[in-house]
Amino acid sequence: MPEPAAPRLILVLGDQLTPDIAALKAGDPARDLVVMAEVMTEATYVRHHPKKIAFLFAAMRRHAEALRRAGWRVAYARLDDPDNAQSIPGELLRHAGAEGAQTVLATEPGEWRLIQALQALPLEVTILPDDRFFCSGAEFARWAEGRKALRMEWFYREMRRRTGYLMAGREPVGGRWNYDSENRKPAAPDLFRQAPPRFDADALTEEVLDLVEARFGDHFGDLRPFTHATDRAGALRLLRHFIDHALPEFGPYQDAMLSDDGVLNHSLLSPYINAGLLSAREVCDAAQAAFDAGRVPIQSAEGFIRQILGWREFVRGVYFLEGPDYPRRNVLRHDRALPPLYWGAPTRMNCLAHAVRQTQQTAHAHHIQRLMVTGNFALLAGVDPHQVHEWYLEVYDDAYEWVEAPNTVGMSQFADGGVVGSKPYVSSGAYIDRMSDYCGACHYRVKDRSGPRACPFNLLYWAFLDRHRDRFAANPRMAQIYRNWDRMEAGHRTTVLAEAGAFLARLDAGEPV
Ligand code: FAD
Ligand code: DLZ
Ligand code: SF4
Repeated sequence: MPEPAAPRLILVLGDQLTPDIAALKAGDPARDLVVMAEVMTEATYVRHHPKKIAFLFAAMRRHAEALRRAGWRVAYARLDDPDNAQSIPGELLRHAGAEGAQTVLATEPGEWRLIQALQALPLEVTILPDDRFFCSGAEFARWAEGRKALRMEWFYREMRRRTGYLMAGREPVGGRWNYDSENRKPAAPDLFRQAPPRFDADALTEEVLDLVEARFGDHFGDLRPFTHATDRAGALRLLRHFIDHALPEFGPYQDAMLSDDGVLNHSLLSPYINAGLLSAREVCDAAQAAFDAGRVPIQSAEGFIRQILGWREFVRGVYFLEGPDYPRRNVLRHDRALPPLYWGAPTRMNCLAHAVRQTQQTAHAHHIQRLMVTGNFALLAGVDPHQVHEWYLEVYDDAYEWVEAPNTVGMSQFADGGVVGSKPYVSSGAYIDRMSDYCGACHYRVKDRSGPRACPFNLLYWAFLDRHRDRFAANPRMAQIYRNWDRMEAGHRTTVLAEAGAFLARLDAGEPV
C-alpha cells in the first residue's frame, strides 16, 4: 500500500467565501484541510466598522458549515478560541504543525500585505490567481503595456468585446459604448422606491453580534440594527430585488443624492460580490438577461455593467500593476490631518454631516457620496491621502485594499498623479446642490461665493485650483476652469483665497466648521 499523500492546507480568507475559489478547486477533500480563521490582526490592521466585522464573521461561519456539508475537513478558529494564533500566518503554522503539512494552497489575497506575509512563511506556499475576476493580473498587464495612460473607458470597451456583454457582434448594442450623457439626473424626493430586503439576525448572527460588540464596540460605527444578509441565499434575494426594482432606473439616478434615502437605485451588492457570496459574472448575467427581456433600458443596463465589468476590473488591475507602494502615493504633497468631522464630530456642512452619519449607521455610502462629498472635501482641504485611504478602508463594509486604494488614492485624491483618472474629481458646492437636496437645509449658502456663510466647497475649490496651478493649468480638460478663475475680479480672487485660508485655519484649530 503506498503511503497516503501528506495533507495540504487550503487557506480560505474572509473575502473568499465561495466553493468556486481557486484554492478549493485545486484541492482534494479526501486529503486536504481547509483553514479558516477569525483573527485579531485582520479585524484591527485598520479598525474596521463593527458591521463589516460582524458581516464577515457570520458569513465565514456559515461558509465553513457549507464546506463541511460538501465533504471538506475544515479547521475553523473562532476569535475567542484559546488556541487561536490571531493571525493568518500564525494559524497556518499552527495547523501545519498539527497536521504534519508542508504545503499551503492559497487564492491570491486582495491586499499586498497579506500576499507578502504568505510569501514569508517557512512553508511551501502556492498562491493561485483569483479567477473570480473577468480579467487576470497578467491580462491586465498585457493590456497596459506600452500605453501612455491607462483609461478605464478603453479597457471597458475591450472587456465588452471580450465578454460579449451588451454587444451585437463587434459593435455595442444601440450603437454607443456609453450612455452617461443621458444619466446624471437629480433624484426626485417623491419618487417611490421599494426598499431592499433587510435580514433578521438568527442565533448564529446574534452570537457574532455579541462577540463583535464585546471586542470591537469601540470602533467607529453602529453595530445595530444589523440587517445584512450573511449567506448566499440572502445575497441572491438582494440581487433579485435590485434587478426587478432598482436596475430599470439605475442609469438616470446613479449620481443622485437624497437626505432621506441613502440607497436610491443602487444595488448595495458590493460587500456580497467582494466577499464571494455573489459572483461578478452572475450579477452581470442577471443585468444582461433583464435587458434582453426588455425589462431594463440600455442606459441602465450599460451604466450598471460598466461599474462592474469596467471600473471594478480596472481598479483591480491598477492595484496589482502599480505595486505595494501605491497606497502611500501623494503627488500633491497634501499633509493636513483628517478632520474630526470624519469621525462624527459636529459640522455645519449638511452634505458632510449626512454622508458621515449614514456611513456610521450603515457602513455604506454610495459612489457619489464617497467621491463628491467626503472625497471631494478631503482633496480640496489638502488632507493627507494616506489618512483618507485608511478612513475609507475602515468605514465601509465593501472595503479591501485592491478596490478601495485605487478609488481613494487614485480616483478620489489624485495622489497617484493620474494613473486612475485624467483629472481630479473636484467641484464647488454647485455640483452637490444640483445632484442632492442637502443644500436647502445647510447652515451655509451654496450660492454665496464669498462671505461669512459662503459654502466652504466654493472657497476651497478655487483655492485648490490656485494652489495646484502648475500641475493642472496645462491639462486641456481644465483649461477653461482656469480661464474662468482668471476672469474673476482680482479683489474677489484675493477674498476667496483669504476666506479659504481662514476656513482651513478654523478646521485645523478644531473649531466646528
Ligand atoms: P452600485 O452603484 O449598485 O454599483 C454596482 C457595482 O459596481 C458595485 O456593487 C461594485 O461592485 C461596482 N462598482 C461601482 N463603482 C465601482 C468602482 N468605482 N470601483 C469598483 N467597483 C465599483 N467599492 C468597493 O467595492 N469597495 C471599496 O472599498 C470602495 N471604496 C471606494 C472609495 C472611494 C473614495 C470611492 C469614490 C469609491 C469606492 N468604491 C468602492 C466604489 C463604489 O463607491 C462602491 O462600489 C459602491 O458605492 C458600492 O455600492 P453599490 O453596491 O450599491 O454600487
Ligand atoms: C476584513 C476581514 C476581517 C475584518 N476579518 C477577517 C478574519 O478574521 N479572517 C479572515 O480570513 N479575513 C478577514 N477579513 C478579510 C481579510 O482582511 C482579507 O482577506 C484581506 O484583506 C485580503 O483582501
Ligand atoms: Fe454642502 Fe455647501 Fe451644500 Fe452646505 S451648501 S450642503 S456645505 S455643498
